[in-house]
Amino acid sequence: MLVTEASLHLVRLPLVHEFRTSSHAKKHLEHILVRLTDADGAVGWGEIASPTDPYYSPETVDTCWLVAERYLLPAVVGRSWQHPSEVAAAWAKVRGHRFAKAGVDIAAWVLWATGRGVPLAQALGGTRRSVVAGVSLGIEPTIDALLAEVTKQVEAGYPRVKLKIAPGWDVEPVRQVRRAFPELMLHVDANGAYGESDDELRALRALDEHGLSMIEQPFGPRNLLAHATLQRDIDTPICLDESVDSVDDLRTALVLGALKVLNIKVSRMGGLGAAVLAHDVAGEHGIPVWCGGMHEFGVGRAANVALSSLPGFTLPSDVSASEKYYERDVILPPVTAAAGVVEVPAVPGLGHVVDTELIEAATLRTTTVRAGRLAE
Ligand code: OSB
Ligand code: MG
Repeated sequence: MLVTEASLHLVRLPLVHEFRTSSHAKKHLEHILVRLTDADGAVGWGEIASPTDPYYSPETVDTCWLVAERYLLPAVVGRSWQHPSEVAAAWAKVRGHRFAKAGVDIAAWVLWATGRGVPLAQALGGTRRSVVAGVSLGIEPTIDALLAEVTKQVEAGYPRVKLKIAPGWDVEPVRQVRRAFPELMLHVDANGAYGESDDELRALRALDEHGLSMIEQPFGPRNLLAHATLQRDIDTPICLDESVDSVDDLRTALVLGALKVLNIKVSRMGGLGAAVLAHDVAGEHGIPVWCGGMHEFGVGRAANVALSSLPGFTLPSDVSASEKYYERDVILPPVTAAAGVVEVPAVPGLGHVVDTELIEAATLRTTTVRAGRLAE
């Protein structure tokens, strides 16, 4: 495979419903779509799903643009390769910048799967024909508004709901949602918002009595010790998200006893190859995994569905339908869920047509690299 041209497209889509986490609120999202074209004219699309601001990870849309344009695309264009892992190896000396890498890596996998005539899921080693989706609900202005959102998603058939929490918005909303939905598979995600003060630890421990399937990332990304200490005190499994950027982090966290569940995000791990490896290592240690999301547009969402078809993804993944987030998505058909189940496409490549017309209309900025140099 020889990539002769690569381009970046900064695309802005409005969100159907404002999303608020412990750190920020969003009404629209801007992601960078990546297009790789090979010598035969075949095209693979990927998505850099970095948030605009550095509140989830140190990366931003601007850092992703810079690193992709200056380092990643020039490492790919003009290089021939047999397998997508060679593409990732081509930029191995670039430290960090995993969201940027993931977007280019996805495009390489899609191009490769397309060329071999196999669905992306199969190229990754996926075995499921459908995957179970959960939804992630942001922090709402009131508990009543949260209950209304949970009701809407449960009625839509989603079997698992995750609630964003933060100090001051934790025990009471969880108690009320649990009271209204005693059987629902429910979990919470703090995005690292908790410190180790007595009050904050008390709130986290108080969540233990509500039958949550997990507490995701209560403490900061580097604070593995606090996660390990809390896990020894509570029965609810702790799930790590931001703490695990690599398989090395995962191995350390396992030795410390800092997790019982792993959220695997393609973006956070730096691509599909790294995500598959994390799945394999977690499996060797008996750790169930699920695929987390970054509110991906359709390209990244389809990659998440493909990854979620691997056998170790035994918990519902954040691969809810496009319509939960976007009125019109960048792929046709969009990702759809019926009673919380998403079918894994059985057609070669991404499994969806990329809506280039919409992409063009919604593009704020674009750049193209040809033959290893910046082109116009
Ligand atoms: O921690 O899972 C997270 C979105 C932005 C930043 C962090 C997170 C999220 C989500 C997205 O929860 C869920 C989804 O894409 O469905
Ligand atoms: Mg999370």
